[in-house]
Amino acid sequence: MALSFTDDNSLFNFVVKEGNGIKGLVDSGIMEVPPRFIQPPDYRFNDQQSSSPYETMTIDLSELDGPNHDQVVKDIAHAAETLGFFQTHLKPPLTGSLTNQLKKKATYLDGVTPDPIVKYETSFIPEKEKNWMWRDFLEMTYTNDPDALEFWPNDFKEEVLEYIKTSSAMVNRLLRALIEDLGVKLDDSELNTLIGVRVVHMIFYPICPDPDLTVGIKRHSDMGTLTVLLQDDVGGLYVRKGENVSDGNEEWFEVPPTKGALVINVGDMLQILSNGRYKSAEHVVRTTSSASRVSIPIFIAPVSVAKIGPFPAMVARDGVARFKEVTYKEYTTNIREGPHGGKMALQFAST
Ligand SMILES: O=C(O)CCC(=O)C(=O)O
Repeated sequence: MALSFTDDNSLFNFVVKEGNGIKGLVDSGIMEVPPRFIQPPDYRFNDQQSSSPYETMTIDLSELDGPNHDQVVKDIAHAAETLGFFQTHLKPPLTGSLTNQLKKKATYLDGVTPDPIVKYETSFIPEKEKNWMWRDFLEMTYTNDPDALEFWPNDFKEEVLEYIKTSSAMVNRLLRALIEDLGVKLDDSELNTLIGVRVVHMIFYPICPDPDLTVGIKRHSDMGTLTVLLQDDVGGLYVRKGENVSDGNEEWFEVPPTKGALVINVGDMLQILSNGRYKSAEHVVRTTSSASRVSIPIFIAPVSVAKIGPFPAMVARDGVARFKEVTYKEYTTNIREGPHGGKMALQFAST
Protein backbone atom coordinates (compact mmCIF):
# COMPACT_ATOMS: atom_id res chain seq x y z
CA MET A 1 0.00 0.00 0.00
CA ALA A 2 1.26 3.49 -0.83
CA LEU A 3 2.58 5.31 2.17
CA SER A 4 1.12 8.60 3.20
CA PHE A 5 2.85 11.16 5.31
CA THR A 6 0.79 13.32 7.55
CA ASP A 7 3.56 15.80 8.25
CA ASP A 8 7.02 16.81 7.13
CA ASN A 9 8.64 15.08 10.08
CA SER A 10 7.38 11.65 9.16
CA LEU A 11 8.51 12.21 5.56
CA PHE A 12 11.96 13.32 6.77
CA ASN A 13 12.22 10.25 9.00
CA PHE A 14 11.24 7.84 6.25
CA VAL A 15 13.30 9.35 3.42
CA VAL A 16 16.38 10.69 5.20
CA LYS A 17 16.74 9.27 8.69
CA GLU A 18 15.73 5.72 7.91
CA GLY A 19 17.51 5.97 4.56
CA ASN A 20 14.66 4.74 2.37
CA GLY A 21 15.23 7.63 0.01
CA ILE A 22 12.90 8.65 -2.77
CA LYS A 23 13.28 5.13 -4.13
CA GLY A 24 11.53 3.89 -0.98
CA LEU A 25 8.65 6.30 -1.57
CA VAL A 26 8.27 5.28 -5.19
CA ASP A 27 8.54 1.57 -4.39
CA SER A 28 5.69 2.03 -1.90
CA GLY A 29 3.51 3.09 -4.84
CA ILE A 30 2.97 6.81 -4.17
CA MET A 31 0.76 8.38 -6.85
CA GLU A 32 1.41 12.02 -5.96
CA VAL A 33 4.51 14.08 -5.33
CA PRO A 34 4.73 14.94 -1.61
CA PRO A 35 4.63 18.75 -1.15
CA ARG A 36 8.23 18.87 0.09
CA PHE A 37 9.41 17.91 -3.44
CA ILE A 38 7.32 20.49 -5.30
CA GLN A 39 9.62 23.15 -6.72
CA PRO A 40 8.63 26.81 -7.10
CA PRO A 41 7.72 27.47 -10.77
CA ASP A 42 11.06 29.17 -11.55
CA TYR A 43 13.01 26.12 -10.42
CA ARG A 44 11.08 23.53 -12.43
CA PHE A 45 12.41 22.26 -15.73
CA ASN A 46 10.91 20.30 -18.56
CA ASP A 47 12.21 19.50 -22.02
CA GLN A 48 10.04 22.14 -23.69
CA GLN A 49 12.41 24.66 -22.16
CA SER A 50 15.30 23.36 -24.22
CA SER A 51 16.38 24.24 -27.71
CA SER A 52 17.20 21.26 -29.83
CA PRO A 53 19.08 19.71 -31.34
CA TYR A 54 22.56 20.73 -30.26
CA GLU A 55 25.63 18.91 -31.38
CA THR A 56 27.64 18.60 -28.19
CA MET A 57 31.22 18.40 -29.30
CA THR A 58 32.83 14.96 -29.06
CA ILE A 59 36.59 15.22 -28.78
CA ASP A 60 39.03 12.35 -29.21
CA LEU A 61 41.55 12.97 -26.43
CA SER A 62 43.81 10.14 -27.60
CA GLU A 63 44.80 12.45 -30.45
CA LEU A 64 46.55 14.69 -27.93
CA ASP A 65 49.59 12.41 -28.38
CA GLY A 66 49.61 12.51 -32.16
CA PRO A 67 50.16 14.95 -35.01
CA ASN A 68 46.79 16.63 -34.31
CA HIS A 69 47.89 17.74 -30.83
CA ASP A 70 47.55 21.47 -31.49
CA GLN A 71 44.12 21.14 -33.08
CA VAL A 72 42.82 18.94 -30.23
CA VAL A 73 44.08 21.46 -27.64
CA LYS A 74 42.22 24.19 -29.53
CA ASP A 75 39.02 22.09 -29.65
CA ILE A 76 39.17 21.41 -25.92
CA ALA A 77 39.80 25.08 -25.13
CA HIS A 78 37.00 26.15 -27.46
CA ALA A 79 34.52 23.77 -25.76
CA ALA A 80 35.63 25.03 -22.34
CA GLU A 81 35.22 28.67 -23.40
CA THR A 82 31.80 28.29 -24.97
CA LEU A 83 29.45 25.65 -23.56
CA GLY A 84 31.79 24.45 -20.80
CA PHE A 85 30.75 20.87 -21.70
CA PHE A 86 31.91 18.27 -24.19
CA GLN A 87 31.95 14.49 -24.59
CA THR A 88 34.78 12.04 -25.11
CA HIS A 89 35.43 8.29 -25.12
CA LEU A 90 37.70 6.53 -22.66
CA LYS A 91 40.47 4.53 -24.27
CA PRO A 92 40.51 1.72 -23.35
CA PRO A 93 36.76 1.74 -22.60
CA LEU A 94 35.51 0.67 -19.17
CA THR A 95 35.13 -3.07 -18.92
CA GLY A 96 31.86 -3.32 -16.93
CA SER A 97 28.59 -1.52 -17.38
CA LEU A 98 28.42 0.52 -14.22
CA THR A 99 25.16 2.28 -15.00
CA ASN A 100 23.34 -1.00 -15.72
CA GLN A 101 24.72 -2.54 -12.61
CA LEU A 102 23.67 0.41 -10.52
CA LYS A 103 20.19 0.43 -11.97
CA LYS A 104 19.69 -3.28 -11.46
CA LYS A 105 20.80 -3.29 -7.88
CA ALA A 106 19.92 0.25 -6.82
CA THR A 107 21.71 -0.71 -3.64
CA TYR A 108 21.56 2.44 -1.62
CA LEU A 109 21.05 1.91 2.05
CA ASP A 110 21.03 -1.88 1.99
CA GLY A 111 24.50 -3.20 2.48
CA VAL A 112 26.08 0.22 2.91
CA THR A 113 27.84 0.73 6.20
CA PRO A 114 28.05 4.46 6.81
CA ASP A 115 31.65 5.52 7.35
CA PRO A 116 33.71 8.59 6.51
CA ILE A 117 34.17 7.72 2.84
CA VAL A 118 30.70 6.39 1.95
CA LYS A 119 27.53 8.36 2.52
CA TYR A 120 23.97 7.69 1.47
CA GLU A 121 22.11 10.90 0.59
CA THR A 122 18.92 12.35 -0.85
CA SER A 123 18.59 15.81 -2.47
CA PHE A 124 21.56 18.04 -1.38
CA ILE A 125 21.20 19.15 2.24
CA PRO A 126 17.67 17.97 3.15
CA GLU A 127 17.98 19.33 6.71
CA LYS A 128 18.22 22.84 5.27
CA GLU A 129 16.50 22.76 1.89
CA LYS A 130 12.95 24.00 1.59
CA ASN A 131 12.27 21.99 -1.56
CA TRP A 132 13.95 18.66 -2.05
CA MET A 133 15.34 17.44 -5.33
CA TRP A 134 14.16 14.11 -6.75
CA ARG A 135 17.35 12.07 -6.45
CA ASP A 136 19.10 9.60 -4.15
CA PHE A 137 22.83 9.04 -4.28
CA LEU A 138 25.79 7.33 -2.76
CA GLU A 139 28.79 9.56 -2.21
CA MET A 140 32.10 7.73 -2.30
CA THR A 141 35.28 9.68 -1.58
CA TYR A 142 38.51 8.29 -2.98
CA THR A 143 41.32 8.32 -0.42
CA ASN A 144 43.38 5.31 -1.47
CA ASP A 145 42.86 1.84 -2.97
CA PRO A 146 42.90 -0.17 0.29
CA ASP A 147 40.25 2.11 1.88
CA ALA A 148 38.10 1.93 -1.24
CA LEU A 149 38.31 -1.86 -1.32
CA GLU A 150 37.48 -2.07 2.38
CA PHE A 151 34.62 0.44 2.63
CA TRP A 152 32.99 0.91 -0.76
CA PRO A 153 29.97 -1.30 -1.58
CA ASN A 154 31.07 -4.75 -2.74
CA ASP A 155 28.70 -4.71 -5.68
CA PHE A 156 30.70 -2.16 -7.63
CA LYS A 157 33.85 -1.11 -5.77
CA GLU A 158 36.23 -2.63 -8.33
CA GLU A 159 34.44 -1.07 -11.31
CA VAL A 160 34.31 2.34 -9.63
CA LEU A 161 38.03 2.15 -8.90
CA GLU A 162 38.73 1.34 -12.54
CA TYR A 163 36.49 4.23 -13.59
CA ILE A 164 38.31 6.65 -11.28
CA LYS A 165 41.77 5.55 -12.38
CA THR A 166 41.10 5.68 -16.11
CA SER A 167 39.30 9.00 -15.78
CA SER A 168 41.99 10.52 -13.57
CA ALA A 169 44.67 9.84 -16.15
CA MET A 170 42.45 11.44 -18.78
CA VAL A 171 41.68 14.47 -16.58
CA ASN A 172 45.37 15.01 -15.99
CA ARG A 173 46.02 15.27 -19.74
CA LEU A 174 42.94 17.35 -20.27
CA LEU A 175 43.88 19.89 -17.63
CA ARG A 176 47.41 20.11 -19.05
CA ALA A 177 45.90 20.90 -22.45
CA LEU A 178 43.56 23.56 -21.03
CA ILE A 179 46.37 25.19 -19.11
CA GLU A 180 48.69 24.99 -22.12
CA ASP A 181 46.14 26.94 -24.13
CA LEU A 182 46.14 29.69 -21.48
CA GLY A 183 49.90 30.00 -21.96
CA VAL A 184 50.48 29.10 -18.29
CA LYS A 185 53.18 26.70 -17.12
CA LEU A 186 52.57 24.48 -14.09
CA ASP A 187 54.83 21.78 -12.67
CA ASP A 188 53.45 18.34 -11.79
CA SER A 189 52.93 19.15 -8.14
CA GLU A 190 50.97 22.35 -8.92
CA LEU A 191 48.84 20.44 -11.38
CA ASN A 192 48.19 17.61 -8.93
CA THR A 193 47.06 20.13 -6.30
CA LEU A 194 44.28 21.22 -8.64
CA ILE A 195 42.98 17.68 -9.15
CA GLY A 196 43.86 16.12 -5.81
CA VAL A 197 40.33 15.36 -4.60
CA ARG A 198 38.05 12.82 -6.26
CA VAL A 199 34.49 12.20 -5.12
CA VAL A 200 32.11 9.85 -6.94
CA HIS A 201 28.33 10.16 -6.81
CA MET A 202 26.25 7.19 -7.88
CA ILE A 203 22.98 8.94 -8.55
CA PHE A 204 19.56 7.33 -8.93
CA TYR A 205 16.65 9.42 -10.20
CA PRO A 206 13.52 7.32 -9.60
CA ILE A 207 10.45 7.58 -11.82
CA CYS A 208 8.42 10.59 -10.72
CA PRO A 209 4.59 10.70 -10.67
CA ASP A 210 4.57 14.36 -11.78
CA PRO A 211 7.79 15.50 -13.48
CA ASP A 212 6.38 18.97 -14.16
CA LEU A 213 6.52 19.77 -10.44
CA THR A 214 9.94 18.40 -9.57
CA VAL A 215 13.56 18.58 -10.55
CA GLY A 216 16.25 15.86 -10.43
CA ILE A 217 18.96 18.40 -9.68
CA LYS A 218 18.28 22.09 -9.70
CA ARG A 219 20.29 24.52 -11.80
CA HIS A 220 23.84 24.73 -10.57
CA SER A 221 27.46 24.72 -11.64
CA ASP A 222 29.97 22.25 -10.20
CA MET A 223 32.31 23.65 -7.58
CA GLY A 224 35.48 21.74 -8.47
CA THR A 225 38.00 21.83 -11.31
CA LEU A 226 36.50 19.35 -13.79
CA THR A 227 33.67 16.81 -13.68
CA VAL A 228 33.58 13.53 -15.57
CA LEU A 229 30.14 11.94 -15.93
CA LEU A 230 28.84 8.61 -17.14
CA GLN A 231 25.11 8.60 -17.90
CA ASP A 232 22.74 5.83 -18.97
CA ASP A 233 20.58 6.09 -22.09
CA VAL A 234 17.55 7.83 -20.53
CA GLY A 235 18.73 11.43 -20.95
CA GLY A 236 17.68 14.44 -18.93
CA LEU A 237 20.84 16.48 -18.41
CA TYR A 238 20.55 20.00 -19.81
CA VAL A 239 23.16 22.72 -20.00
CA ARG A 240 22.71 26.44 -20.37
CA LYS A 241 24.57 28.24 -23.09
CA GLY A 242 26.01 31.64 -22.28
CA GLU A 243 26.20 33.53 -19.04
CA ASN A 244 24.23 36.36 -17.52
CA VAL A 245 21.12 35.55 -19.50
CA SER A 246 18.75 37.45 -17.25
CA ASP A 247 16.16 38.55 -19.81
CA GLY A 248 14.28 35.23 -19.80
CA ASN A 249 15.70 34.14 -23.16
CA GLU A 250 17.79 31.37 -21.75
CA GLU A 251 19.01 28.66 -24.08
CA TRP A 252 19.20 25.15 -22.69
CA PHE A 253 20.53 22.15 -24.58
CA GLU A 254 20.31 18.49 -23.73
CA VAL A 255 23.62 16.66 -23.39
CA PRO A 256 22.51 13.64 -25.42
CA PRO A 257 23.28 10.18 -24.05
CA THR A 258 25.95 8.76 -26.35
CA LYS A 259 26.90 5.12 -26.03
CA GLY A 260 30.26 4.67 -24.33
CA ALA A 261 30.85 8.41 -23.99
CA LEU A 262 31.84 10.39 -20.95
CA VAL A 263 30.59 13.91 -20.41
CA ILE A 264 33.20 16.41 -19.26
CA ASN A 265 32.41 19.79 -17.79
CA VAL A 266 34.32 22.73 -16.42
CA GLY A 267 33.88 23.53 -12.72
CA ASP A 268 33.97 26.83 -10.83
CA MET A 269 37.63 26.44 -9.82
CA LEU A 270 38.75 26.31 -13.43
CA GLN A 271 36.64 29.35 -14.24
CA ILE A 272 38.42 31.22 -11.42
CA LEU A 273 41.92 30.01 -12.39
CA SER A 274 41.39 31.06 -16.01
CA ASN A 275 40.09 34.47 -14.88
CA GLY A 276 36.73 33.69 -16.47
CA ARG A 277 37.91 32.43 -19.84
CA TYR A 278 36.70 28.87 -19.23
CA LYS A 279 33.04 28.61 -18.21
CA SER A 280 31.68 26.39 -15.50
CA ALA A 281 28.42 25.65 -17.22
CA GLU A 282 25.13 25.86 -15.41
CA HIS A 283 23.20 22.60 -15.73
CA VAL A 284 20.02 20.96 -14.54
CA VAL A 285 18.50 17.45 -14.52
CA ARG A 286 14.81 16.93 -15.19
CA THR A 287 12.72 14.02 -13.91
CA THR A 288 10.51 11.69 -15.94
CA SER A 289 7.50 9.50 -15.34
CA SER A 290 8.62 6.88 -17.85
CA ALA A 291 12.03 5.62 -16.73
CA SER A 292 14.38 5.89 -13.78
CA ARG A 293 17.78 7.33 -14.62
CA VAL A 294 21.28 6.66 -13.38
CA SER A 295 24.37 8.87 -13.68
CA ILE A 296 27.81 8.61 -12.14
CA PRO A 297 29.77 11.86 -11.93
CA ILE A 298 33.31 12.07 -10.57
CA PHE A 299 33.95 15.52 -9.12
CA ILE A 300 37.62 16.38 -9.45
CA ALA A 301 38.63 19.25 -7.24
CA PRO A 302 41.64 20.97 -5.66
CA VAL A 303 42.88 19.83 -2.26
CA SER A 304 40.94 21.69 0.41
CA VAL A 305 43.78 23.99 1.58
CA ALA A 306 44.76 25.01 -1.96
CA LYS A 307 44.45 28.74 -2.56
CA ILE A 308 42.64 29.24 -5.83
CA GLY A 309 42.78 32.55 -7.66
CA PRO A 310 43.25 33.62 -11.28
CA PHE A 311 46.66 32.70 -12.75
CA PRO A 312 48.85 35.85 -12.56
CA ALA A 313 49.59 35.56 -16.30
CA MET A 314 45.85 35.79 -17.01
CA VAL A 315 45.43 38.83 -14.77
CA ALA A 316 48.40 40.53 -16.45
CA ARG A 317 46.91 39.81 -19.87
CA ASP A 318 43.34 40.80 -18.97
CA GLY A 319 44.40 43.83 -16.91
CA VAL A 320 41.94 42.84 -14.18
CA ALA A 321 41.48 40.03 -11.65
CA ARG A 322 37.85 38.92 -12.01
CA PHE A 323 38.04 36.72 -8.92
CA LYS A 324 39.73 36.90 -5.55
CA GLU A 325 41.78 34.12 -4.00
CA VAL A 326 39.85 31.58 -1.90
CA THR A 327 40.72 28.19 -0.54
CA TYR A 328 38.64 25.35 -1.90
CA LYS A 329 37.47 24.67 1.65
CA GLU A 330 36.20 28.24 2.07
CA TYR A 331 34.42 27.95 -1.24
CA THR A 332 32.63 24.69 -0.46
CA THR A 333 31.75 25.81 3.06
CA ASN A 334 30.11 28.88 1.59
CA ILE A 335 28.04 26.72 -0.75
CA ARG A 336 26.91 24.47 2.08
CA GLU A 337 26.11 27.33 4.42
CA GLY A 338 25.14 30.15 2.12
CA PRO A 339 22.83 30.60 -0.82
CA HIS A 340 23.45 28.29 -3.74
CA GLY A 341 21.89 27.36 -7.06
CA GLY A 342 22.52 28.66 -10.55
CA LYS A 343 25.92 30.30 -10.58
CA MET A 344 25.35 32.05 -7.27
CA ALA A 345 28.28 30.32 -5.61
CA LEU A 346 30.79 31.94 -7.93
CA GLN A 347 29.79 35.37 -6.67
CA PHE A 348 31.51 34.49 -3.40
CA ALA A 349 34.86 34.61 -5.20
CA SER A 350 34.04 37.47 -7.59
CA THR A 351 35.80 40.81 -7.20
O1 LIG B 1 22.96 13.44 -13.37
C1 LIG B 1 23.50 14.22 -14.13
O2 LIG B 1 23.49 14.07 -15.35
C2 LIG B 1 24.17 15.46 -13.59
C3 LIG B 1 24.59 15.37 -12.17
C4 LIG B 1 24.99 16.70 -11.60
O3 LIG B 1 24.82 17.72 -12.20
C5 LIG B 1 25.56 16.76 -10.26
O4 LIG B 1 25.59 15.74 -9.56
O5 LIG B 1 26.02 17.85 -9.86
